[in-house]
Amino acid sequence: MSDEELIQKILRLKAERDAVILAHNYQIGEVQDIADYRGDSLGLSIEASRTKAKVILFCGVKFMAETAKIISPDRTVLMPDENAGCPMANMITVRQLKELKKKHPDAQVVCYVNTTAAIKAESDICCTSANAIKVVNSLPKDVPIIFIPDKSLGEYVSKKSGREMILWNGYCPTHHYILARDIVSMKEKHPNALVMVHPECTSDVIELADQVLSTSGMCKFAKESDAREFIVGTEIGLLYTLQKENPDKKFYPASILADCPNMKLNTLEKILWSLEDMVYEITVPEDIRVKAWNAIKKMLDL
Ligand code: CIZ
Ligand code: SF4
Repeated sequence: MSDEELIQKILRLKAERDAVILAHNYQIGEVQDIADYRGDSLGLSIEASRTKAKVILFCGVKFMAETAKIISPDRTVLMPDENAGCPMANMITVRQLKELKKKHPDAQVVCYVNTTAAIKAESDICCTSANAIKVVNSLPKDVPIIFIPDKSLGEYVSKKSGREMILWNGYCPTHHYILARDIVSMKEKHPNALVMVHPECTSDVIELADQVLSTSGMCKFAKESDAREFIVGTEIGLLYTLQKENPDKKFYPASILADCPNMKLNTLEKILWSLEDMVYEITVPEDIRVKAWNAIKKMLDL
């Protein structure tokens, strides 16, 4: 079947099922193009909460679909490929978090959105890469903070907020493929380009950046900046959107190795099969959902 035929079938079935398609900024181009909304995990979950559609087809990784389900429990949330997980989210277990909390009984737990629903349920407040500094700054000065699971984001936020935090040794393998020497050599090749990097990158990469931004922050910055060229230190899926939204500007990946295999599992074929068979449904047990929602709501209320 040609892409055009696939797209027509998806659009027809999407209407029949009363579904909305959400795609994360790191999805492949065809998937971003067929989506009703494209964005970061939080932006998409908020979009999910506003939609009147009965079915949310979430093209991203599992923690994102779970977040949509936590925010919109009365909708059917589907993922085209149930194996699309996030290795960073799987780097901390509930048992490990409980042990950490026992060691620091007075601490408040800030969890990055890249966590499972069960981890969010054991946390006080959630954050994204776009609002992590604001979230940490909102906590009382005299309480210790446990920040999970991303050590790189945690170090960056700690530096920016001036708050020491208890960090966990999680990381994004994809963003850690970007090395400081990649930034140095890209800057030599493109001396007029501005360097934007994601805070999931290592601290030596962050030190070489002109801007440290979430994916939504990068999209906004690229649009508003007078610069014509950008070196982009994040998952390479974002380059597609940046180039599409700014056809007269140039975007160079800091490293082509920053290609998340989980994000790339979703394809047009799988989207079609997902709508045909109404798979794979994401559910969150109600007791966990309610507690996880508290951590997310606290962040949204800021
Ligand atoms: O929150 C997201 O969507 C992620 C994982 C990255 C970002 O910075 O947007
Ligand atoms: Fe997880 Fe990194 Fe892939 Fe995002 S890019 S889903 S943080 S492994």
